[in-house]
Amino acid sequence: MKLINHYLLLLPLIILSSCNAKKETTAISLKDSYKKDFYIGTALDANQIEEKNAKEDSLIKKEFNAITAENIMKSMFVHPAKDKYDFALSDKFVAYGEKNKMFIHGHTLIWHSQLAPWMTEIKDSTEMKAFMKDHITTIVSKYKGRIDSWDVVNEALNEDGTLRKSVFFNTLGEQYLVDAFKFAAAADPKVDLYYNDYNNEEPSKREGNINLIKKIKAGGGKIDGVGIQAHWRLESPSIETIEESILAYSALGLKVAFTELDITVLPNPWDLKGADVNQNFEGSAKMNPYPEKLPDSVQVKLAERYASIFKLFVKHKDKISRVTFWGVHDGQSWLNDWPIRGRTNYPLLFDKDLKPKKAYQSVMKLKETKE
Ligand code: 9MR
Repeated sequence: MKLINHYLLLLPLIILSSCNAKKETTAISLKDSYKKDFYIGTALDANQIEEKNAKEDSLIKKEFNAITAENIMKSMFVHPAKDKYDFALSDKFVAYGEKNKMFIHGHTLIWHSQLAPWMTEIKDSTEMKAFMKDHITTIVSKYKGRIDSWDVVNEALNEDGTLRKSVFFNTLGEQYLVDAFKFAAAADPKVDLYYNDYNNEEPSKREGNINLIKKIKAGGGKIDGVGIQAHWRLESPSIETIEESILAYSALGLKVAFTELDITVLPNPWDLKGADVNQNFEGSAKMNPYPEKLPDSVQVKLAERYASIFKLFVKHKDKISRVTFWGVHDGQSWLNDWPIRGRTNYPLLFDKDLKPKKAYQSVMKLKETKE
């Protein structure tokens, strides 16, 4: 009897200590695990902005503390005609971020792709400069103090580091880069301004990116950060290459953000000599090897790849402002349709049923406290 009484007295203590032990080893979410390091973001599609799927919505709120609009703020949607802006969805996007106390990133102001047709027809430099000024000033001022950072210019570089002959370059020359950053800073002097690109961790494009940043600064533009999109593969880029880039950009006094992270696990048609991406591969089983399920061996490889990438990010957390995934779950990823339409890819941390993958566990595990 005495023994039982003692045990009953101790019971609350036993329960309490087992709960505490659990707390120490089980982190609750990505955003909480990494809250001392950098923001953990996701790109939202229009349905997610409109909170159409309750399960997705609660996952987004639980795991992420930064958001980017995957498409709806691009110029063709937000500025469809010369004298017409459409802010219906971008208003909802910003309200969503505010309601959930998230870091809000604007994507993107000046990009040669997803332009409204009327913009592509501008041939005259005066007209183009007037367009840029109106476009940037209207959008940035509208969300002044509410949007935390902007991709001012997106993808202005070729792979060899030279400037892309975009409609902006062709009408205005390289000065358009400086002007874009000046217009944005004038509209909201406090917002962080980024240049954003893919493959800009690769040495030749990185060199071009460094020159571009120097040009913007020399011309009197304000630039606060560089976005490395991070559309990566299982085998490349190497961790060394990524690290060199973090160091090189941060040595210029810029913040580094990983803005569109995903890792393809599917074969790349460009690796096959003589492959014509547009013709031969749609519907080919060889190019879509996992239509039903990702084999465990690849699941493990993806988890290891994510772990080594995040290990590097944590090592350089003082230089990194934000790490954003390009989508919430595999089912919504653009990589299901690029560079070949209709494949099944597995590039993110949550599967199409919103279940955390091994890759999620491996990223979480890096931050587990084991005291
Ligand atoms: O994920 C976006 C996809 O839904 C669009 O069809 C595509 C159009 O170009 O843009 C995708 O997002 C791109 C981003 O805006 C800029 N960097 C590359 C991204 C993937 O293509």
